[in-house]
Amino acid sequence: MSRIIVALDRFDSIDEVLKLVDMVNAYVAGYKIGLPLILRQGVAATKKLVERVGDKILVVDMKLADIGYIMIETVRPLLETGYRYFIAHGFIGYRGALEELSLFLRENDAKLIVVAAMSHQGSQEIMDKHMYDILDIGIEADAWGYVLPATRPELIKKARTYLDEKGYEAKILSPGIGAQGAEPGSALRSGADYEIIGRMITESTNPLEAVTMINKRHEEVLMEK
Ligand code: BMP
Repeated sequence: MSRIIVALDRFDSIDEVLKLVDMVNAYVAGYKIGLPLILRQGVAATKKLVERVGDKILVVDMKLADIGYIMIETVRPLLETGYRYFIAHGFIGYRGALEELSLFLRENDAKLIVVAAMSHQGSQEIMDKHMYDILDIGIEADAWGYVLPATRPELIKKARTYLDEKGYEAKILSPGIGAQGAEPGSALRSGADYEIIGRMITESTNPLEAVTMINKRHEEVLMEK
């Protein structure tokens, strides 16, 4: 089973996206789409992606950070399009925000992924300092998973230890591999379940080769564990 979630960010058409998906689909765990793709192609066009990927994990990353009502109305059209995994920020808190979103997602057989810390340096200014609080908010909100940065693997380790100690089972998805500097496999080694990888694959002259190389590295790292 692959541990790669491909970030599909910068594409000129949905057909270009589908071309990549057709090439790598058998060798990845899933995909993540976000505002760049949704705003450029429109929600309706992305239905083709839902129809194409089969049972792969398909994550919608709008980094939701609003009152519950607005987050629900934001995810609703994407739920109707067939998406089932949604990323929201954790720093917004539970009451009136993640509480309502979490309930709505559960009622619709969908999953919540909470951003606990980010891969860019500015995350250290505020978010990293509150990582444990955000993890707790995610537990309260019944998060299926967390986003934690491959660029600071010590945070992945700390988060994994903390969640284990609390007996809370959650997936850890880590961006920051490749274009942002972290090595493929480094987040898995620190306790992540998936590595979210964009440009290293999507901007490669040979995406299939890139995926194959990363999967091989992942297998080596998981064998070491
Ligand atoms: P790339 O591998 O091309 O750097 O893309 C990383 C992807 O992960 C982007 O879609 C970005 O939105 C996302 N991401 C990130 O880079 N850092 C975070 O902390 C959280 C993210 O979702």
